Amino acid sequence: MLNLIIFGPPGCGKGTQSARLSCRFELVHLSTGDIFREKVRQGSDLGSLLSGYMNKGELVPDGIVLREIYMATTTDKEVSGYIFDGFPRTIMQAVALDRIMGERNSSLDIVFSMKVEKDELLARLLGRGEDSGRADDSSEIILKRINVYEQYTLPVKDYYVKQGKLVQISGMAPVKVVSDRMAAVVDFYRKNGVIPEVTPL
Ligand code: B4P
Repeated sequence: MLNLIIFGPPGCGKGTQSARLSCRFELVHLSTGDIFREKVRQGSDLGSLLSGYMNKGELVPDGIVLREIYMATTTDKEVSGYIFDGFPRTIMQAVALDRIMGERNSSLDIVFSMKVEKDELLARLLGRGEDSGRADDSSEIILKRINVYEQYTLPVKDYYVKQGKLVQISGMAPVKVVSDRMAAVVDFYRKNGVIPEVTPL
């Protein structure tokens, strides 16, 4: 199995890159944001609970997130690996993911940490908001999401630095350039069993 995490602030390109890498390496793309938006679209009680958090730019509680991830990773037994997109977002989620992977006799391989300047994040998400109408892509909520990211999610980066799994990638380049750089890291890892020391930024 090959298990990747795409980590970074809102608007850095997590969803965009996860979709491309999942096709390239035939991995299951698990986006907690997409899972939650689908629940909202279905109009269930859980959906209205979730939209309350998401529309305010707040994190969905760990218990709900972990239940969805647990269900998603246990239903499909024959997979060649996962790309986790937008998950984990708290230390508790990161610890739980290690446990879930362990139960599957598997582990995480590479955590791509994407960096994009704040002005660019705002511009991208405001642009997306105009096209998609996503309620959380308004300037006030985007700034809230960035603050929540800095307070609760950024510490997760250190968790993976300590595990020697973190690879920093600039998300400022064009989409294809970013995915080619990530793919080169994955190819090196598959060939050599280690993360390259000098990584493309
Ligand atoms: P997400 O769905 O994860 O939303 P996101 O952080 O905005 O990332 P997304 O993947 O959509 O955007 P991307 O950067 O690819 O989360 C939404 C909400 O769900 C959260 O606020 C939270 O409430 C909740 N949630 C989700 N997971 C959770 C968890 N684990 N725990 C608790 N709560 C959770 O792309 C943004 C834009 O940039 C796009 O328009 C794209 O086209 C553009 N773009 C991408 N790459 C580009 C590039 N290289 N150059 C130019 N533009 C680019």
